[in-house]
Amino acid sequence: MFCYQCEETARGTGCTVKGVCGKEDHTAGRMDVLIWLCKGISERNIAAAKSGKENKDVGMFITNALFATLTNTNFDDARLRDLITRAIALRDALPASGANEPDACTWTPKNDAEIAAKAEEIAAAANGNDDVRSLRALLLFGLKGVAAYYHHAAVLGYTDAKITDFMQKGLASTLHDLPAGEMTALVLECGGVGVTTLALLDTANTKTYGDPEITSVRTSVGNRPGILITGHDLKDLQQLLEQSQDSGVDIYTHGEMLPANAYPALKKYPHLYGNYGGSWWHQKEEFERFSGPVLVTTNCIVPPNDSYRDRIYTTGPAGYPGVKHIVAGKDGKKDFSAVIAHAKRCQPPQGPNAPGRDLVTGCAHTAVLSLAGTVVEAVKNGDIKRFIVMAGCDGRQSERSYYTEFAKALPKNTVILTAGCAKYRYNGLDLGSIGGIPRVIDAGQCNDCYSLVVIAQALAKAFGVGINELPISYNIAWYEQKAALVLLALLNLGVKDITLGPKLPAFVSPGVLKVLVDNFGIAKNSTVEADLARLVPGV
Ligand code: FSO
Ligand code: SF4
Repeated sequence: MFCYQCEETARGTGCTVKGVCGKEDHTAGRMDVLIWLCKGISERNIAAAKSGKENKDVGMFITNALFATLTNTNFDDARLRDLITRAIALRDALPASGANEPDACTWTPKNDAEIAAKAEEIAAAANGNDDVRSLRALLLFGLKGVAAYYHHAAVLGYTDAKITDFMQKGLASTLHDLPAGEMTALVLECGGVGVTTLALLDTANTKTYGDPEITSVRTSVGNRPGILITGHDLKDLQQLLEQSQDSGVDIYTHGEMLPANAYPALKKYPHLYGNYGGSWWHQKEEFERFSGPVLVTTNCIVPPNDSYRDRIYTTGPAGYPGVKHIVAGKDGKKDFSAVIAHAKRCQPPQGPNAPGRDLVTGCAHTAVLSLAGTVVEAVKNGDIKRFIVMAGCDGRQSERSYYTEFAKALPKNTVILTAGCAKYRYNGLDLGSIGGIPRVIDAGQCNDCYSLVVIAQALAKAFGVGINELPISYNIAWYEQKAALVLLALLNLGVKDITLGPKLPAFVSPGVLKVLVDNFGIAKNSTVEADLARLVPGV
């Protein structure tokens, strides 16, 4: 295997024996073959579209396939094998794209051994460290981010063929030898498609569940049995809330599901009790203590311990071998009765080791912009000197304590803008407020970085300046491919001088890094002191 798509990749270069995330060599191989087949499908479907013979189901198939390969999403070989079978059938039903088709358009395995051999071939081709490989990786990982966010919008009925067309264009492009300039342009275009996708998801979420309201979420536990729901899929939570009403069971959010507590159509359920635990990598300890069943809707799932494995249920793109999986019916409905019945057999959740503070979330663009007058005034009179965007992901390495220390060290006249699970490094701190404006503005899930952009654009308009002239600095933490897409989206919007950490991506070659530094001023984070001096000048 060879995988270097996430921040914790082995030795900072690539996982070659087994993933640090727990992904096995054979699982990685199936993912590589699946992606490669998606390239072949795309090549054929693009050619078929020229004569109006394209298959419109390809977009959603590729969305599901790419999402399955995102870090910490699906570890289940059987489901990946099934996707490979379906990919070949989909591809073979399309007309040939020409006389000399790439191998990905025609290769058909006779058995699993041939799939494993092909995986070896694909992994070997990924060795070396050149700019072509790096640009292809950047594009692929950006597309995985697009796929994940597009999936969330699509399950709510919001689709856009321009997005899935670009996914196919991007995938097919990697089967050809393109000049570096063309590949770079595709990577930047991917950022633009990222902006479109994030905007689509924002519309899907807010039209379906209402505009998030600034909400204080409790972190204590009640005395009834509970179900813990984690991941990003709001529709799963909504269905679970509906089905568990009056069942005597409470629902708790975990990780990236915390911002769901702020949506009017979700918070209206009185048995949505609060949030339990922190970011994804704490789940072994937290799922153990929770006592009740856990519904994992997307990434991040960590290979579960035997002690609580039978209490885990996956759904949607998430999967783990030996863990029960709940699929949607043709109408998109899911039956969570087994999870609810399981909860009733369990003890109420055990409280956290140390009682935490309530967490404030729901500071998305509509809520924050309704306070725009106050915010602009606070900037004008000097009460707020600077905003620091600290969005992104959390991760398990100790070096991530940098983000807690950075938040603590920020001067009191600064405000943190956040989204994604990175917030768990500082959202429990008592950082106070400025004139009623919380010093940690949590817009929501990682996709709600889009909200931060809308807020920044509105501030730029109010002050009559460009987005880079605002008193905003960017100190972003990344972990997986959705964060790579968010970064590309920010670059597409013209945001400069982003500080990125805690490591730079292994898939960015020195040549590609030079382009990012020269054109966008990207820098790696360093020490709290040095970064404060650089990112919060004169405050
Ligand atoms: Fe975190 Fe995981 Fe939302 Fe990521 S839960 S790390 S960017 O998958 O998705 O922020
Ligand atoms: Fe390694 Fe990350 Fe890939 Fe897992 S997802 S195999 S940790 S690079």
